[in-house]
Amino acid sequence: MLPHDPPNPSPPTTGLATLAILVLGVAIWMYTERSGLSELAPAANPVPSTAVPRDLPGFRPDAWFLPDDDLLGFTEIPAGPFVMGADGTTDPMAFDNERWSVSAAQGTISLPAFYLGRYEVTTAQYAGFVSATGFGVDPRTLQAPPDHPVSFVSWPDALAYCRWLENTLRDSPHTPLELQRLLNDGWGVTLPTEAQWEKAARGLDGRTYPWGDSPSRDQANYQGQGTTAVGRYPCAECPFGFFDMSGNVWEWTRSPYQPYPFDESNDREGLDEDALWVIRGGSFTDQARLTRGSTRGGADPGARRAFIGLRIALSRF
Ligand SMILES: [Ca+2]
Ligand SMILES: [Ca+2]
Repeated sequence: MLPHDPPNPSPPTTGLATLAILVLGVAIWMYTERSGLSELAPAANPVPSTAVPRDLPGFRPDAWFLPDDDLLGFTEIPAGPFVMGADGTTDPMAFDNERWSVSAAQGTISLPAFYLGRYEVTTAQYAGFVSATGFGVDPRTLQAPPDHPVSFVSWPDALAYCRWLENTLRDSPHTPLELQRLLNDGWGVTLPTEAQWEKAARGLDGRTYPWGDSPSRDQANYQGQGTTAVGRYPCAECPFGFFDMSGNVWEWTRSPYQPYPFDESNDREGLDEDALWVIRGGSFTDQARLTRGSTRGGADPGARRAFIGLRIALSRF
């Protein structure tokens, strides 16, 4: 077991720890977070003035610093099938937990249409939430620059942001009409399932990384020293035009960490206080292997880490 994170965890240490989760399939050390810093955080922290900037190019200050486009960054993934999972016969870097079943290396599943945020949720976006609600965060949560991904957010912290943003978008005159229509039509803001996440990252052709089958430090932030701005790595070859699906920060999903084959119908079964939740995509501190589109991490819901953030989805329930 590792102790609580030091204030500035060194990349090699956190990288190895993340690898351990994946190899073992359990995140024993993350259980230590339950009595850790997150529970000592005060109920309401002052929001650093740098976290809510006056202006941020490409983002809308009048719309909670969401991206300045028609749907405030929500990007549609059309309904239909995709290839999920991997094993050593298709990808020598695959971990055991990515194999679909005893008889099949990969599975093909069909998802209804959904929307996913073009970027990871930024510090500026999360600061808007904290500023509006007084939500208690870790002292380190809002310290990154405003256009970097927010980190040091637990799974409940991530869901609290989703709930707040959905309610805020419903009530605001600044919400684009098309987005307002979707919200009135039964869509809601949430975390993606791990299947939604993987479809968005790999597209429809089962590629290993969002841009193809080989790692590329020109297209993702990994093996690095810290987070980078969410618009830093454009990827014309990536399906659907997402940024940082590979690297920068791991992203919480709303899927419990369960063995494949992926099945949403049993997601509420076997949940206890030791249940882990799937995180995806690897981080700035990891090796390429952990930033593959099919790599599955598991984290304690209470974990607030330098290398875990979130991306929001719009899903129909
Ligand atoms: Ca990411
Ligand atoms: Ca399941």
